[in-house]
Amino acid sequence: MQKSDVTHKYLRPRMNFPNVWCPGCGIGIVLGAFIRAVDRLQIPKDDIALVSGIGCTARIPAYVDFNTLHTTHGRPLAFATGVKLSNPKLKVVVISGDGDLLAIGGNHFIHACRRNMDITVILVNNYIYGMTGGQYSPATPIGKRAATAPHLTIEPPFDTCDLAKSSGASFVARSTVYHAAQLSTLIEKGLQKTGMSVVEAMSNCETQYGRTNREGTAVRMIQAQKDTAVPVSKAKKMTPEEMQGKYAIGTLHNIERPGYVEQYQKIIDKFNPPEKKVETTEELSKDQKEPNES
Ligand SMILES: Cc1ncc(C[n+]2csc(CCOP(=O)(O)OP(=O)(O)O)c2C)c(N)n1
Ligand code: SF4
Repeated sequence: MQKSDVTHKYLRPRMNFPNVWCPGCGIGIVLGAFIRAVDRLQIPKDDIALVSGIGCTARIPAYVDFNTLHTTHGRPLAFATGVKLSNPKLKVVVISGDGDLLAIGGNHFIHACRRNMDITVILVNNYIYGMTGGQYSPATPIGKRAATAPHLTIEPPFDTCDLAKSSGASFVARSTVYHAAQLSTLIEKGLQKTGMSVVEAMSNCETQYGRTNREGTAVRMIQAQKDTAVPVSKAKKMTPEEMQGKYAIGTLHNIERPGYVEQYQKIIDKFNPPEKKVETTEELSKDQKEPNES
């Protein structure tokens, strides 16, 4: 990577290489899209808390110089909620895989959306559990081969964006690693939104999904996204039959609605009005200092 590349500013110097990702994996492209969004918004590194669960995607926080939290499988939104409520000034971002956020973490996902928690979620959907050997996830399409589906999957997948929207998220968008510039713009929009924003990043896992399903090389898989992704304006005019096997990309949902953080702050202010705030421990101990102390 060129030193002049903006991403260089955000990588932890001794954690860059080698990284854990397979050659051609889309996760690096999602990381680049996220970093460029942060850079365009000029958000100071210390103002961001990046939280992940477990998985190949969830390794992202290890490489970047923000406040980072690599948590347990499926639990990043629970940790992120705690971080946000304890320090609402932080821009809290969750980045994790489809298995982590929709399977074991599905409960946390729907409830964070329902609360309209002020968190940006970047859900990297590669249709599979990459890290653990290719088990199918709640996002794997029907009729695909996986380590846990040798006779092909028979379960219908979640549509992440429909799930986020119907659960209450106020901003929902989707793009792909092929459309990296658009993906970055949508992450930027998500970061600017107050309330829960969910950006689904359609990615590729050649190692655990592509090979098993004979989808070709990583490059071929990324190129295929050009045909499966349909701009939302065009998708709205297509029939469900025409959209079969495809998905809409762009901003899919964007509304204003009260979020948990601001409602919770109102309760705090009710019992501890800003003009009558009780002194913090720090202020109290300052007042109690001996006069000759500096
Ligand atoms: C409680 C628990 N169950 C299972 C695992 C094993 N595990 C680790 S990562 C993972 C799946 C990750 O898949 P996904 O979130 O889709 O991420 P990807 O690796 O594809 O980026 C599983 C099942 C674990 N670490 N903890
Ligand atoms: S196993 Fe799949 S998701 Fe994990 S790094 Fe390799 S290509 Fe990426």
